[in-house]
Amino acid sequence: MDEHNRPIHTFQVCHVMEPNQNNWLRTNWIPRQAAQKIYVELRFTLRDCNSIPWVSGTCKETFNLLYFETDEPHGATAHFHTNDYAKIDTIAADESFTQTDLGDRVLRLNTEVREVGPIARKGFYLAFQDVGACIALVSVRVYYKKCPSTLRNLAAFPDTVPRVDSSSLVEVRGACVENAEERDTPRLYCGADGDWLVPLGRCVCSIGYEEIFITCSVCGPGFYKAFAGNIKCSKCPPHSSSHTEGSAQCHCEKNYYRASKDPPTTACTRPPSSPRNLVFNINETALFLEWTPPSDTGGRKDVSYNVFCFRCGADGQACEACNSNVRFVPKPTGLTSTSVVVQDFVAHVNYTFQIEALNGVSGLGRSERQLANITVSTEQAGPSLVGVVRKDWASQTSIALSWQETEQPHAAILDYEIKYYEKEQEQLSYSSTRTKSPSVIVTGLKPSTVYAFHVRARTLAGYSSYSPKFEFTTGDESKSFSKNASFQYLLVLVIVTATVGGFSLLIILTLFLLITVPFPGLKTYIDPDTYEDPSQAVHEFAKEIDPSRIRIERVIGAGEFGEVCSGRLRIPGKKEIPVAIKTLKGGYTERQRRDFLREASIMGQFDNPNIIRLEGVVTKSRPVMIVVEYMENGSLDSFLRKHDGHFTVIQLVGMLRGIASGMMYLSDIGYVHRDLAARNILVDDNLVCKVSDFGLSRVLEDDPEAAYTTTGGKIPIRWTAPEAIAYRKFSSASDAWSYGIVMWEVMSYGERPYWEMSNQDVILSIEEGYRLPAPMGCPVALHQLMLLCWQKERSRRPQFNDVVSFLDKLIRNPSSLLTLVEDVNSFPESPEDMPDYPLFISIGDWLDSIKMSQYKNNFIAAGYTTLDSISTMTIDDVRRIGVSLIGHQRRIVSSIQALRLQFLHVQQSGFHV
Ligand code: ACK
Repeated sequence: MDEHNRPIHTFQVCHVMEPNQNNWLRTNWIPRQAAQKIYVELRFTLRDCNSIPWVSGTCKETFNLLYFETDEPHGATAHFHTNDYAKIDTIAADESFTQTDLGDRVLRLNTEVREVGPIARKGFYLAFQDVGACIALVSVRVYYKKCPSTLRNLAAFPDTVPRVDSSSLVEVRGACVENAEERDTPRLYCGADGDWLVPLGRCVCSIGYEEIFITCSVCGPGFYKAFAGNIKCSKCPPHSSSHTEGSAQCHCEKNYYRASKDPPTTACTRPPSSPRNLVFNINETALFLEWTPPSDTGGRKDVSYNVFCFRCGADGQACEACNSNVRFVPKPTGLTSTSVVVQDFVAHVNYTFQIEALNGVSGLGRSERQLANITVSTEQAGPSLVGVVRKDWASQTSIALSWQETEQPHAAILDYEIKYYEKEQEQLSYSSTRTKSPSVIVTGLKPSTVYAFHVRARTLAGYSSYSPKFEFTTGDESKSFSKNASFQYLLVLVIVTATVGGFSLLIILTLFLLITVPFPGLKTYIDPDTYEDPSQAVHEFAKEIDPSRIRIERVIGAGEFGEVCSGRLRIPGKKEIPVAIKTLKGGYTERQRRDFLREASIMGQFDNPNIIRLEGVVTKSRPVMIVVEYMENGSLDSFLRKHDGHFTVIQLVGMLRGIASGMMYLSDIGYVHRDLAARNILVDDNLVCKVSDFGLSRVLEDDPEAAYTTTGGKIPIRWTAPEAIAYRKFSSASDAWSYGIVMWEVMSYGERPYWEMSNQDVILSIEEGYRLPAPMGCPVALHQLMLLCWQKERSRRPQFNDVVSFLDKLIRNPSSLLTLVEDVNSFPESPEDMPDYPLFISIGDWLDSIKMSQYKNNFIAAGYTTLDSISTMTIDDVRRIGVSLIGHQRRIVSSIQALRLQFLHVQQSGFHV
């Protein structure tokens, strides 16, 4: 009975009472099949000998398992030779049963498994030898292990029997499933326990098939798969279809094509439509043809153009192909741009040009040629009066352009028209603007966008032809300002804000000027005082000139140390040059000589077109001389006074630019001037301004403007920054303050800064926030630059390189100088906006302060009784109330502007006046 109490068949033996038992049981012949190693599982019960009385010598508790390999069965009747059998193992029971178990009907079943192998013959027998135990053999299971057939990576692997040696694997190649192909040979390894290990390689579904589960399924109609691989079937691309299953590609619809190099995955395309908007521009030497791309590119990006040229009769008929003299730049065929320049055409002839649009599928099928035609008479050739158009700067929404007129002496240009459009829009629509000067700022543009510009000039004879197209891009919103860009932006602000008259500009200007970085100096200035022997410094930096080469012609002025003369210098191998000669008068002390030559030691280190050039010194004979380049117009302050009102704003800005450039050079090499003033600038006959008068402390001793300060130094108060006056903190930033004063001197044609105010009053009013007002006729942009130079906080003043680039932009955009301070009317909106500010309590105080007290009655008689009431007065109003002297009119109007600007300055600097 089994454990469930069901009857079972067993083989039993229980001869435990008799000695020397040798009982055999043998299986039938078992075919080996693919097995190399077999497993035998035995289930049996065994009686505990101790539980049987009187069997102690004869009872056993084990039996033997044996096998015998043969290639064929021996037949049922064949003799059974126990010697043929090899022992596999002695089998003992883990569980043996007793009488009690029997009584209790408990089945103590044992299961034992033994491996046998390698087995080579075709089959084998198993045998069981009993030597005196009480056993019941319940079942015998004989089996072998294999790796079962499987599908992996779209490859099929067959049943595989492992090696007998359990440490080596069987490598098995897989076969791709139907409609799949090998990528890398698919392989698996069969392990000893019948497990598949280490999958390698794979198969992929063939063209027209895709993987679904572990098979390759065909692509349906309307789908295709062009490549074998792990990809899905795709829908047919536009203008193509597939009608059958398993398509490798989709076929183009009627009138659509694929070029030979188009991959089968691309959409089918068609030839383009004709080019559009074909226009021409002609001048004496060049015919400029331009068009816009076809409205239908056929779905392709490889549109190109061919140009055909025909020379036609007067009626536009009887055309024949142009001869080879006519040239096309860059080429007549295969153009990828939408323009071409035609050259070497014949004058007074009608030409017809055809522009053909082509793409990669033109010429496939029977499509018609797509042409645009234009007829041009070379009679129309008018000169283009505009040369290369340059971009001066760009902001996010504006681009400033300038160009040069081409040489056309007989064509006086009235104005220019600028046509522009977004390049992407390709002339679908365009805007235009006009300007009288050869520069323009185009506003209202989109950021980071490419625009195309054409410029043409208008003369009395009508319009010239347009310039060729010039493409420029507006600024990028995301980019932070570069140093240069900040100035460009600042310039836009100057222009835009000056136009609308906003005072907030000054604050913005200030912010941008804060973004300044010093230029690395190329060479460094060496203070001659650091030489033990000052004459050594002179000889290091200044050439000794033989006095026989100097010819003194005239005395032109008197210096601290002696006369200043003009004359000529002969340099061997060069032509004579005009020079100024500073002399040291006789009877000098050694200290005077040293101080005199000190200037040469300094000047000799400089090499810049805006710094007075030292030609050399005469030290070895008397008189001692310093020879410098001659400046025809002498010092700037007297020169301007002599030519009051004679120059254009641009000329004045040009002078300021020169001075700033010289100062930039000095600050770059680390030289602080300390006495920058118009009287120390010299002017040549081309209005080039050069910085002169070097020598540090000596300069100040020498300068009649220099006054003693409380700290004991001698300082030109009106030109000097407050920190230099207060504690002798001289720096390039204090030079920048002085430069602002020079700007004011220049723009007022040599007016004395702060007029007749005493030095003490100047110091106090500066401390209280007062700044010089803009001189009459001064552009807003320049006065604002002055105010920036006069910032109390010296680190906030512009550096000279900033000033130079700012002035350069103004020069390039003269329209930015058109807004004058007197045009800007931006008084605070309401009295509450005014801080407890006015500098003057009454009209009388104010007129006293500007030394115009004599006009008090004129103001009062005309009804101007409060400071508020004068704020909007113009020069005409001032004239009308009886101020007839021009100089007085100017002073009064300047001061009124100052009142307005002071308000702004107070707000901006936080000064409390
Ligand atoms: O105002 P000015 O004519 O210009 O008078 C003074 C005078 O000499 C005394 O300094 C003139 N001066 C100085 N250096 C030069 C120079 N390099 N070229 C021409 N004039 C000069 C200055």
